[in-house]
Amino acid sequence: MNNPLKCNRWRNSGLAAVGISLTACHAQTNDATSAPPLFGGQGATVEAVEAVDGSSQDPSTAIGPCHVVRPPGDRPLIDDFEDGDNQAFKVFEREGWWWSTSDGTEGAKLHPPAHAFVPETLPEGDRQLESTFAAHLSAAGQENWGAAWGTTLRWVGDGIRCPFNASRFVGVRFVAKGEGTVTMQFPIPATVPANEDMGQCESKCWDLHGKPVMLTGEWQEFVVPFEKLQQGGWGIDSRFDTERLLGIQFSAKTAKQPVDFWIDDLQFITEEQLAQWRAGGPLGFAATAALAWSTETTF
Ligand SMILES: [Ca+2]
Repeated sequence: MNNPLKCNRWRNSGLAAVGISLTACHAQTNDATSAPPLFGGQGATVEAVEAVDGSSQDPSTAIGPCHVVRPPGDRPLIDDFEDGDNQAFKVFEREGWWWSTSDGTEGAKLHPPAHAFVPETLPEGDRQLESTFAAHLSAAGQENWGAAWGTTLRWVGDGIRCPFNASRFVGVRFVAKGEGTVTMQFPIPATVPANEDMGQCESKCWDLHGKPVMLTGEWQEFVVPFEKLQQGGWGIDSRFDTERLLGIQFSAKTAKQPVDFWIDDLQFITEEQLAQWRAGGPLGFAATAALAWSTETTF
């Protein structure tokens, strides 16, 4: 179901100093059978801002004022986990909260536990000058649909929350290492049930747009272009809408467990960065514009 990744391997001086090599990989195919029902709001802390989900309204107007596309976000960093909390990197008019969830199989393992998402200190050999924390995610033993971890993404302003407009970007990149295969998924209102926050789907929901990510025991840089996202094909057929993202998540369905992996430096990428990637050049940590990486770690 998954072809091998096309990988570009390199080593930079800063990473070599701590014995880390990175492999840049393009996921080549989509995992067409990944179809866990997922729940994008777990772990979210709701503040005193009105959530515009319109759940009691007619579906045609269910998103209320959010039918107006909100201004696009322009800050690439989604999270580097260095603040050690369960909130995505804080930027103006954008909000996100990390969560974990699973199908609740008795005796199964989920880390971090549901409603208790927290970044973890990297193993000593994996730490770098500007990176001490990452997300450490693992699951084993779920017997229904599996487990998932992710962050919500919302535009926040004018006293309301709406789906996040990521249309200035063409994909995401992150670094990861671990064991197993997970599917990176991007919920949008069209695929999220109407009874969930900001969802509009009425039937055959949760067939999210996604792409499989095959992990290895080495840190790798992964780039996932939005144009390569695919649905599983079993649910509602929906065009991916970069103007209405509800979040980003990684899922591990039952057949793929156990999984145990780390992710870090998750960020949106521009068209220019994607072109750079496709030309064979790693984006590297230097592409994380919101981070003050020293020149020693610039690729
Ligand atoms: Ca980090």
